[in-house]
Amino acid sequence: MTSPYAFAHALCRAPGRSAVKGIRADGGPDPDFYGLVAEHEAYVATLRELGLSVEILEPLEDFPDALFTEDVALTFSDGAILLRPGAEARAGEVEHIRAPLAAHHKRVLEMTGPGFADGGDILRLADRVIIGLSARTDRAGAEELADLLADLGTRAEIAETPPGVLHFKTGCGLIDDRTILAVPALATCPQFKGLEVVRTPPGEEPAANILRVRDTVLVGDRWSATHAMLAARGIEVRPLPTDQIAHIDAGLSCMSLRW
Ligand code: CIR
Repeated sequence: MTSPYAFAHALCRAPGRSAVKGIRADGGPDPDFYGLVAEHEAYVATLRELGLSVEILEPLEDFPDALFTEDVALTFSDGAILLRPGAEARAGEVEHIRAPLAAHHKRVLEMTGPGFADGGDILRLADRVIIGLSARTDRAGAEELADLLADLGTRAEIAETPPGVLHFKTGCGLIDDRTILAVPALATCPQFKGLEVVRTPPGEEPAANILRVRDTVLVGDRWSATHAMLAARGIEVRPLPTDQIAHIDAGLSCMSLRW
């Protein structure tokens, strides 16, 4: 398997007006639409600056969460898999990503069910992927996905996501191909054995959803202790605003599919 972050392409979707009604677990206030757009634009600009070619799909007003393209598919340089998102309101997003993915990938595999899997639950490592079971990804979905990944030549392991954490990657992300940033509740995840696990600084658990892109790690701009910790490890850190997307339970990995 190739590097888990040597990306050349990304597929994003612009937020529609309806994005302010995106799903959130705690019933909190809507994000500000213009703030959300600005966060999305800053993210896309950063991916381009880091050398990726980024395609931006049209907004989908019928699907408030459709800007989170990560959840509906899984992409590699030599193939893609259409997933079955675990939130009913998001199931219809998959049809809208089919053609754009087929335009870029010769092989597009597809989950058929009955299980579910969200891309936010899939952590890609250098030698395998970890699929986290969560409220969105069930065992049947994880097992079907593991079979499809085997077809693409990729090994999968199934892990648990701590209760109350939306997605596996809400609680962890790659610093490099041997090092994971994780919230304390995920730090002892058995599937991380053999890797170095760095815990999020106290009070900065939401910083865990970092996104490594080539030589740079994107981090929410509010998490200064996390920036300092990564910088001290010699990592190139790029702080990005995430306050508005955080209102709808999202972070940095969610806003793109990458390969
Ligand atoms: C949802 O609940 O599906 C969206 N409001 C947030 C999706 C976040 N996606 C991710 O963590 N990969």
